[in-house]
Amino acid sequence: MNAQSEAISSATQEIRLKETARALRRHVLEMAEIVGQGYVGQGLGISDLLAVLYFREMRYDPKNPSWQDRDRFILSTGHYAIGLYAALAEAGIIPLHEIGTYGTDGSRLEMAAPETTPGVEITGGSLGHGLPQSVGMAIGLRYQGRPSRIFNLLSDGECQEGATWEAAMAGAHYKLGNLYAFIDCNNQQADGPPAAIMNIEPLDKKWEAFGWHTQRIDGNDVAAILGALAAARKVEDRPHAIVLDTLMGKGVATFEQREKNHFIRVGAEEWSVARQQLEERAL
Ligand SMILES: Cc1ncc(C[n+]2csc(CCOP(=O)(O)OP(=O)(O)O)c2C)c(N)n1
Repeated sequence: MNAQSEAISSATQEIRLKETARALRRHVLEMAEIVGQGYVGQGLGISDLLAVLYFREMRYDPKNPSWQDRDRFILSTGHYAIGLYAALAEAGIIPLHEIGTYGTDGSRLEMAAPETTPGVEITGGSLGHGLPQSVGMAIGLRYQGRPSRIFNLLSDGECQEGATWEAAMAGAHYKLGNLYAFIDCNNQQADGPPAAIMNIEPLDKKWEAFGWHTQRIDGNDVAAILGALAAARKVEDRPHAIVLDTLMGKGVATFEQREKNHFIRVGAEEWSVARQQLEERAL
């Protein structure tokens, strides 16, 4: 492939991934409307990362979610489940029609993701446990000689928890090049911005100081996510921290503009506006 056709194919890939991210956001809105409330802002905010991971980066078999050599996506923040379900449904790991059961009695798609749901690796929800579990899995997979990588999504709020930093220390000590931590810096936690609750910045310098190969990017920019992953793949002797600055509610103007987005209640009349705003947003 010459330089020109390579540039065209990477531009095409980016557009496809942006379209996929929009499809994930559509699923998020569909699920959220069923219950009328929830962690909608997080699902929308993280759709770009999930599109890149599930439709470009990760190795998995939708027909065999337990395939031993799969890459594993570990959701520390169990309450972001709505975003993960959107990706699992679009990827064919759970049936697309199942998202219509979200949050209802008996559904496998609970508001916080349980490990009994196909494609969900751990029961998240008790914050601060995802990175320690990811470190253990990364060590175990390496011992087994598997090519699998661990992609852990954690939140800015989880960077206030001691267990996260113990795991960060262990990840560097064991030189876990097969471990990736994405830190979703949406600048909100339940009671306000982290800077007002307990400051976590400068986050990239902290991960770097803990011995991780660290990058900080716009987490809603598909090209930046692809670039960060390409750079990370070249470093094999250190775990990778990719700090993502994201916008809660990304893609839906009225949600983006809400001052508090951690858990939102949405009036019945607002959903059609939200859907329209999502479709109108330029890729
Ligand atoms: C150990 C633990 N403490 C408290 C909670 C309750 N809780 C659920 S979501 C949340 C907000 C955390 O903020 P962050 O993790 O940054 O998530 P975001 O605001 O992006 O949703 C809290 C405190 C929890 N789930 N686990």
